[in-house]
Amino acid sequence: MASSLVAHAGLVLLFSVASARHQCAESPLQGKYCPTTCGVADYMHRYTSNAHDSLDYLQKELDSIHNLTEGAQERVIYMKDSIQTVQKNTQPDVYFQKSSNMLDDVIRFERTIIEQEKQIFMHKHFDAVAANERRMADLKTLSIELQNTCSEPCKDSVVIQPTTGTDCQDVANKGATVSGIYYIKPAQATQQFPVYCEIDNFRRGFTVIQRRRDGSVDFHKDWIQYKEGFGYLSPDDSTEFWLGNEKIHLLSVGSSIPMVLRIELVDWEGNKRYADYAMFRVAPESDMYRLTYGYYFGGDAGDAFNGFDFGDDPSDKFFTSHNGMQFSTFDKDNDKYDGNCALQDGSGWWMNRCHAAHLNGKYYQGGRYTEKDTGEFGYDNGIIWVTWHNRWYSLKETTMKIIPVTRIVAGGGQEADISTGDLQCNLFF
Ligand SMILES: [Ca+2]
Repeated sequence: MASSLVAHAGLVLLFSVASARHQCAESPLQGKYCPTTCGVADYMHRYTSNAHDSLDYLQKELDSIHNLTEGAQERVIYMKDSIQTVQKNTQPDVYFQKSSNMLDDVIRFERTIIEQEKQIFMHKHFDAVAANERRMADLKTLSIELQNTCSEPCKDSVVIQPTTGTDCQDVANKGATVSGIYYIKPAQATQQFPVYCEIDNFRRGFTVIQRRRDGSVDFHKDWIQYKEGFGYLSPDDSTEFWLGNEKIHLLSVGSSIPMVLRIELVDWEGNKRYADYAMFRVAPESDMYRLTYGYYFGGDAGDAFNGFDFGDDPSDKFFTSHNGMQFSTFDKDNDKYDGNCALQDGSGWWMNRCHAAHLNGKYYQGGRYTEKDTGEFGYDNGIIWVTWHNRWYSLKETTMKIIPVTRIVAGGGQEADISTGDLQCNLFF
């Protein structure tokens, strides 16, 4: 540092000498701010004396710092020597030695433990390898058994009918004459799916969307299950199911021809009734599979979808109607009630506050039930159609099925048979 400052001072001196020998004139082009060598020399000359004073001061400061540094170095050397002397002269402390020994013991034990852990790990590892090998052998055996089984001819007894269409009426129109399981693909569906088609003697093809018959399937399901469908399809119509809200939606909007929902009911005495609803539609999931229909199209079971005056409150009928209601499940409450109808009644349904018709209700053997039978909530939760049997009577069998309105005779036609004459044959085209 000091030497560079001295060199710099020398350079300043050189400039000052140069300035003494040259008379500098201002450039007419650059004026008094000309950055010529002469101008710089004049500047340096003007401030040389001050610079010299500053340099002298700095030099003194540097000398002082240098002296201090030397002193510090000497002190460091002295301290190192002192430490070595102290170390040489210090006798080992007894307790320190003991601690040291203990520390050595700890380290030794630690090494032993690590070694033992390694051995344990190796044992376990070998056991795991042996177990895996056994499992692999078992899997190979199973795989061979499966291969043998799969190479045998298929013994599945469920018959899927070969005809396909947009719905069961389309299937019937294409010549299908027997009821059973068919693959269909409604206009807006992305893929085909199986349904039970009920095809009668008039070549009417009903697509069945719900079936209750013996209580073998629990209808207490959540939103996703009602959306996707649950239960079992069978070629002989012997099982219970909910086809699924998404498929029901697709079926209800798939055709330009309005659909009719036919509801068929059987009580525990073997009596049968039905109800038809024209222009049946189920909205998409974005509208919570809302139920709408145009009007009660006929039947002998009564119009329970229109609500019922139970006599509890003047608003009973209004708050138990179903047209325009969104679908609710216990985990998705879209009803018109402060509480949760689907949770209380253990089903998925187009709940209002709450219902006059309730075909996905709890299955009660024998039909008649009371508040005490309902469990936690005490509300009527059976399979109900109140315009036929009261709410404490749970029906034995139900069917919900849809068909294009053009295939239904106005005012009924459930008992119609092809053998009854040409008139009816002409009505079904
Ligand atoms: Ca609610």
